[in-house]
Amino acid sequence: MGFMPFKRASAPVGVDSPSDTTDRHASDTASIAPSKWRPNRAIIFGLLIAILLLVVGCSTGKQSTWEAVGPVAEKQLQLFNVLLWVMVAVFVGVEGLMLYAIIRFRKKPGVEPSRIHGNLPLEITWTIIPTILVLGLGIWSVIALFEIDQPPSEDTNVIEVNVTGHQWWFEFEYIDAGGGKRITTANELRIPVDRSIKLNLYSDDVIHSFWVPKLAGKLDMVPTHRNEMWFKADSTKIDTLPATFYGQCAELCGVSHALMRFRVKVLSEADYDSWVDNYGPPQPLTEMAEAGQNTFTINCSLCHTINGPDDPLASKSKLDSFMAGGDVTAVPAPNLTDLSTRQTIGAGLADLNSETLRAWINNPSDLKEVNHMSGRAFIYQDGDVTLSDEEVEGLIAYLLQLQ
Ligand code: HEC
Ligand SMILES: [Cu+2]
Repeated sequence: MGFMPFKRASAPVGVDSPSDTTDRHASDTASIAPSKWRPNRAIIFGLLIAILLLVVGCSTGKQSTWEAVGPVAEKQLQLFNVLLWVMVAVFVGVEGLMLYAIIRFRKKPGVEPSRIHGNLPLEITWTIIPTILVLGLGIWSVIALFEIDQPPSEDTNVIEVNVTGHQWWFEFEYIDAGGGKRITTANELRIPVDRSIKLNLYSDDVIHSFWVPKLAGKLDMVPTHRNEMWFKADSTKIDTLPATFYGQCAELCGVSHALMRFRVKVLSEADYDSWVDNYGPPQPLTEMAEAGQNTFTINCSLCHTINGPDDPLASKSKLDSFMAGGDVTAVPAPNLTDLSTRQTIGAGLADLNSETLRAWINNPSDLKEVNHMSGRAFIYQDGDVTLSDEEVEGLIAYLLQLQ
C-alpha cells in the first residue's frame, strides 16, 4: 500500500481507491495513447542532442583523454574504446530484444499468453556468450594493466623521477637526470622525447593524484606509500618540439586543490641534455641580482633551495616543521634552482615573468588565495609584504637569472 502514495492520496487510509477496481484494459489503452508521449519525446531527443554536443565538445583540448601521445595513454584509450563498444553492442542487443518482446507480446484484450517453461539452446547461448565476453575482456584488461605498470624490460635507458605531491604543488626529483646528475625541480617535469620515464609517486601530506591525461591515466600519491607508473612521449604523435602537456592533481587535497597544476615539457634529446648541463647556481650575477641574492638568503632560503637539488635531511626537517604547524616556520617549498627555465609560477597558475613574480612576492594570496608561502613566511606577518620595492626588484632580477 505504502508504495503507491499518489494513487492513494485522496482515498482514506484503509479504503481501496477506485482505481484498483476499474477496468484494467481501459486504463492501459489510455496510458499508451500517442498524444501523451509527444512532449516527452521532444525533451528526451533535445537532451540527447545536447549531451552529444557536449561530448563532441570534449574531444579536443589540453587535457583530452581522446588524444594519446604515448604507449601508456594509447593502451588505456584502446581499453576504453573496446570495452565501450562491446558494452554498447551488448546494451543495444539486450535492450533491443527486450523492447521487441515488450511491444510484440504486450497484453491485448482477449489474448491469452502462451506459457513457456525453459528453452535449453537459448539458455546455453545466453550463458556462453556473456562468459566468453567477461573472461575475454577481463583477461585482456589484466594483461594491459601489467603492460602499463612498468616500462618494457628491454628498455634500458629509462629516466627515473620521484614525484612528491605537496599542498599545493608538485616536486620532481631526478635520481639520475643524465651523467649521474641529481636534479630537483617543481611543477614542470622535463623529459626527452621517445624515452621511457618511470615515476615513483609519493605524498608529503595528504593524498594527491598525478594525472597527465595525454600521457597516462591518473594514479594516487599516497603518504608513506610508493606508487609507480611510467610513460613515454612518442615523437610520431607530436608535431613540434618542445611540446607541453598539461596535468593536474586529481584528488581533492584541500582548499587550493583546483590550483595544483603541473606541466610535462617534452624536449628533444639535445635540449634536455643542455637543461641538465645548465642546472645549477647562476654565474655570473648582475649587480641587481647580487643584491637580490642577499635579500633571498635572508627572507626566502628558509624554505626555498636555489643552488641545486634539495638535501634530503633539510627536506625532512622542513616537512617536520610543516607538520608541527605554527606561524613562522620552514615548510617544504618548490626548488627554485632552475626557475627562469620554467613557463609558470604558482603551480601552473600564471606565466613566469617579472610582473607575475612581483605580484607573487608582494602577495602570493592574490594568485592563490590559500598557500603555504603567505601562510608561513615571516615577511607576510602583517598581511602586506615587509620588503621595500627595491628589494623586491632585486629579488626579481635574481630569480630571473636562476637556471
Ligand atoms: C615559509 C616558507 C616560504 C618562504 C619563507 C618563502 N616561500 Fe616561496 N613558496 C613557498 C611555498 C610553500 C610555495 C608553493 C606555493 C604553492 O604553489 O602553493 C612557494 C612558491 C614560490 C614561488 C613559485 C614557484 C613555482 O614554481 O611555482 C616563488 C617564485 C617563490 N615562492 C619565491 C619566494 C621568494 C622570492 C621568497 C622570499 C621573499 C619566498 N618565496 C619565501 C614557501 C615559502
Ligand atoms: Cu593535490
